[in-house]
Amino acid sequence: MKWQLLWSSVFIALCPTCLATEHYVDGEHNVDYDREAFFGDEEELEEFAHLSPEEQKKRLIAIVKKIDSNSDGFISEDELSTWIQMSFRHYATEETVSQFPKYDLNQDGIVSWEEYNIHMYNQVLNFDENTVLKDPEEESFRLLHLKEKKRFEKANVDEIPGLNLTEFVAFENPTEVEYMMDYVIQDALEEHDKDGDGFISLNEFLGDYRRDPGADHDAEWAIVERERFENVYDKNKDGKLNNEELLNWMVPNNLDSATEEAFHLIKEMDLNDDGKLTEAEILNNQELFISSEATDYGRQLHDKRLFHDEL
Ligand SMILES: *[C@@H]1O[C@H](CO)[C@@H](O)[C@H](O)[C@H]1NC(C)=O
Ligand SMILES: [Ca+2]
Ligand SMILES: [Ca+2]
Repeated sequence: MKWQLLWSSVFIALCPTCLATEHYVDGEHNVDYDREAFFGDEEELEEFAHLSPEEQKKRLIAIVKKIDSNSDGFISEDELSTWIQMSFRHYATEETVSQFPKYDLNQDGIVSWEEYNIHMYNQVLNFDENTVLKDPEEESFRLLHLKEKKRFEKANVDEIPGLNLTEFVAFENPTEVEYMMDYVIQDALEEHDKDGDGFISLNEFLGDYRRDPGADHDAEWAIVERERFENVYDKNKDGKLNNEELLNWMVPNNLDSATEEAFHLIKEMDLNDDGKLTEAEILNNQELFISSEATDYGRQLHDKRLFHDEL
C-alpha cells in the first residue's frame, strides 16, 4: 500500500508538465482545475459551503485583511503574491510537522534512517548502489530508494545521524528549503537532462514529446507547455534552462508561480480594472477566491488562527 502511494508520487514527480497541462484551457484560467487539483480539499470547500453566509463572509474578510499587509483597503498583486508564497510554504511544512512523531518511533526527537524505513516500509531496506536488479519493478524501486537515501543524507546538515524536525521538514519538502536547492537541481537534471549537457532543452522539458504523425498541429498541451517554456521559464531566451531557470520550474512556491497566480486572480476578479482588489470585488468572486491558492484551496477558511480574533 505504502509502495503504491510512493509510485503515484513518482509519477507526479516525473511528469510535472502533465500536472500543469489542465491549468489553462485555450489560454483561459481553468477554475475547475484549481478546485480539483488538490485532493481532499473538496471536503473543506463543502464544509465552508455549509456555514451561514455571515460566517462565510466573516472568514473571508478576515483573510482579506491579513493579505492586505499595508492596510490600505486594496489587495495589490505584490500582497497577494507574497501571501500565496507564504501559504504554500506554511501548509506544505505543517503536514510534515504533524507527522514527525509517527516517524520518530523512540521519541528522541530524531528520525533515524531506520525509523524512516520502518515507518514507510515496515522494515529497514538497504539496496546496494551498484547492483542492478533484474525485475524492472524492483529495479525502479531500488533507484527510488537510493534517491530517498541521498535526499535523507542531504537534509542532514549537522554531524548528528538522523534528522531532527527542521531537517526532516527539509527532507520531506526539499523545494521549500533553501539548503536543499542543490539537491533539487541535481535531481531534476538526473530526471530530465537526457543528453547530459547540464541544461534542459525544450524537447527535454516536454519529455521528448513528438507530434502525432497523423496530426497537422501539435497537441494542445504541448503548445501550452512550449509557451510556458519560452515565456515563463527561459528568462534569457537561449532556448534552454540553466540551473536558476530550472529551479523556477521545479519549485512550485517560488516567486514566479505565486506572481503568476496572483496576476491571474486579480485579472479575473478586478471588476473596475484598477489592478487591485477590494473586499467587495473578492466577495463578488467568492467562489473563485476560495478555490484558489489565495486561500490554499479553502484550507485557510478553516484555520482558526486566521479568522478568529487575535490570540
Ligand atoms: C536541527 O539541527 C540543526 C542543525 O544542527 C539546527 O540548526 C536546528 O535548529 C535543529 N532543529 C531543531 C528543531 O532542534
Ligand atoms: Ca528517533
Ligand atoms: Ca540537456
